[in-house]
Amino acid sequence: MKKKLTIDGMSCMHCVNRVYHALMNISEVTSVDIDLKTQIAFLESNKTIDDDIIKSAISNVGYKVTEIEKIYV
Ligand SMILES: [Cu+2]
Repeated sequence: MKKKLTIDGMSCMHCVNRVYHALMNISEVTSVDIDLKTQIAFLESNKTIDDDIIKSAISNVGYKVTEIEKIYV
């Protein structure tokens, strides 16, 4: 499963790193790719993850998901 996340509040590579690790800590997640400039993250997982789990993982480290889009490949 692949999802595109729009994240609010990342301002430097330190923020990107925090979000990266927060997402990678979700056990189903296999890869995370974050672009600071566009504030967009691509997340891949081996199982479906509830959007609420993604949202709370990111809010736990101080950022906010404004949009989650499922990508069909
Ligand atoms: Cu930062």
